[in-house]
Amino acid sequence: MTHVSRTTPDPTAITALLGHDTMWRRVESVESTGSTNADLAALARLGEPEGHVLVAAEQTAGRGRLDRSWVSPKGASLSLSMLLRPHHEFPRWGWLSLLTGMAVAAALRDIAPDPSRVQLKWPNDVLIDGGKVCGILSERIEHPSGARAVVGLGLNLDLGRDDLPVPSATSLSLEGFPVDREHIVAGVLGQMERYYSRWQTSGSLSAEYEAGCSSVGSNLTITVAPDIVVRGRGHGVNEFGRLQVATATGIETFAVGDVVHARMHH
Ligand code: BT5
Repeated sequence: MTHVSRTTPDPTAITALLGHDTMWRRVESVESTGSTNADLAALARLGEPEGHVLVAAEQTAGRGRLDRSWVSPKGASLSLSMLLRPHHEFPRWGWLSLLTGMAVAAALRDIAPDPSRVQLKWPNDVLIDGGKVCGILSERIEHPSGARAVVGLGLNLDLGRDDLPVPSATSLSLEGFPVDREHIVAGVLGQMERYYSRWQTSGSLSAEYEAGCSSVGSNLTITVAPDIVVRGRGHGVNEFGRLQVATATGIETFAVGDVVHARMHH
């Protein structure tokens, strides 16, 4: 048996919190791995069904979008990946990152001292007072029996000010949020099941996403390539989860990009 440290979430406690009536058939927890998304992708390639969850207390090769890296230091972060099998056509899979953000935000609002401090930034960030506390990465894995999605999220739990990988990051403990690992994992998974099943049924969660996303209604820039930066005002998200931006020349729609919100003055 492998040694399980205090900071490794206890899968038995998580399963107990989730109860019997859950889509999460299997919750595994490890102290350390390269990337929980890579691990679940390997299982997805073997045809593993929907509902498998892998949690890690540390990643040594955490991945962001576009070959960027995600810093998941030992004992201070949570890495969680979920294996899904959406029945929507591929263009709608853009929603996976968005609805995962909605689920994380809902779970954080449940434990927040002040729920209004939790916001979404399109497409894949959960913010507390503008600082990035969670990043999400969704990947498609082909299989003859039907493509799978591996959706991973990295949550900064109790990183101190000096541990933050970038100035734009923050952590739950720095923001005064309680850090109970099992409760957080069960809360995220419970909310994820709600949002995912609603999306599987309806195909779009635009109105609710727009209400919780600070990119909508903000002045922003979106970088789509190093030399392509578009300026405008967040207008909404469409049925494919793409961001609509009102620019000087009309509404433009983006499937990918890095958004920076203009500084807000209080
Ligand atoms: C993301 O990419 O935000 C997606 C992160 C997904 C991580 C999860 S953890 C479980 C699963 N397994 C994996 O291997 N990955 C997923 P992106 O939007 O490209 O943001 C990456 C950028 O965020 C980096 O280039 C840094 O600037 C910054 N960053 C890195 N680590 C961070 C952290 N811990 N907190 C905040 N920002 C971070």
